[in-house]
Amino acid sequence: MANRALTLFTINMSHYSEKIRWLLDYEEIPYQEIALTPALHTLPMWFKGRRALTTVPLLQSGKTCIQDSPRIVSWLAGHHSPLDSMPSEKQQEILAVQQRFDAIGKPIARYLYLPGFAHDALIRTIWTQFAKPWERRFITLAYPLIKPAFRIKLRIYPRAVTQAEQLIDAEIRWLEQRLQQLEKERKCRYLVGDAFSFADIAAASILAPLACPPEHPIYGEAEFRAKMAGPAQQWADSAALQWVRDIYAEHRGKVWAKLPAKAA
Ligand SMILES: N[C@@H](CCC(=O)N[C@@H](CS)C(=O)NCC(=O)O)C(=O)O
Repeated sequence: MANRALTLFTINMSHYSEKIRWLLDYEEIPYQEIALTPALHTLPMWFKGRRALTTVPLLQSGKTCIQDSPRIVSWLAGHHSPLDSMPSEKQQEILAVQQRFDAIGKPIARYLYLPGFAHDALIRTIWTQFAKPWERRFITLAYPLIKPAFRIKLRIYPRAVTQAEQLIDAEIRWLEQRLQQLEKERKCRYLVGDAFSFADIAAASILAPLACPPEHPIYGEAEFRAKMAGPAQQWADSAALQWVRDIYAEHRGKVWAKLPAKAA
């Protein structure tokens, strides 16, 4: 179906945003990405989304705004069909994989920010990568207030982080078992069917901040790996996170072939 120009609103470090960006890139659906500065993203996302949510990603097509990554995926499947990465006979199975990895998206963010918040300079550098000069000044001044607010919103407390770790660990074990099963059946290392699909994109993108694939311009940076993903070392050599790095190497292509624009 022919479509209007698409705009994808993201935050640079957001793995849910990376899932949609990868899907659009893979399907060669043209879009313009607008990278928002954390904290300053809240009002525009609240107003555009009209769902009492402040989250990215949000996809805009003309006056239509779709917020929440699974809703964006369903919208794309309806308006840009057929999607090569979502064969209709496998759609349910693929979306079930998305659902299980989406469920650990926030726990992963919580898990990374606990060590990350010990490195304010790094966090500020990442947050302001696409900031305009006034946004950068705002973040520098307001950071001492934004940080505790963010800590409360994402529940970055040791106890919640321990629970997050257990949830992440369970999914990593699930993925390892799935890979073992595929190996036993001598099948390709794709999560659904015999070909690369959106199921692989959904799992690999959500786990990417833990796996730190070098192809990703933020998660692949040595400083991110050392300071934020350091505790994820416990899984670094797992078959699951190695699979994420392999999938990125084989199927991701260039992240940000065209750099995102700054917000208007
Ligand atoms: N269920 C949402 C979750 C998205 C989400 O949690 N996004 C984070 C970034 S990874 C975010 O926007 N956080 C800032 C906020 O909640 O205002 C989706 O799948 O899009």
